[in-house]
Amino acid sequence: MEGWEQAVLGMCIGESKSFKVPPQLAYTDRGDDELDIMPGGVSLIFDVELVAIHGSSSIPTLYSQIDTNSDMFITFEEMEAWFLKRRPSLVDLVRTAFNLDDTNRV
Ligand SMILES: [Ca+2]
Repeated sequence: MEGWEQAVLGMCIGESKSFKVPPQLAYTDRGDDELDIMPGGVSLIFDVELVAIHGSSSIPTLYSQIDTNSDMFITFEEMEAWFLKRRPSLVDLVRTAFNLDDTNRV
């Protein structure tokens, strides 16, 4: 479900979040075709706590794509390399953001 994927993307282990998924990002106006348990046109409300992440997916997450050495930290160099490859027009924005982060750090 697109709305679920958008909402949980970027959550950290231990984080709790409540969100509402509108019909257009859930089961649209058709409802759930496979199980026929969800009517169409409904918004779904979730209260989610991410307690763990298990296994690995054959579909790489955005985080794992950027964290090329898999140490669970994204460095400026990893972020810059990802943007150079995927979104070169935004590299200067990334550089500026990282520089501002360093100057604002206490
Ligand atoms: Ca890394």
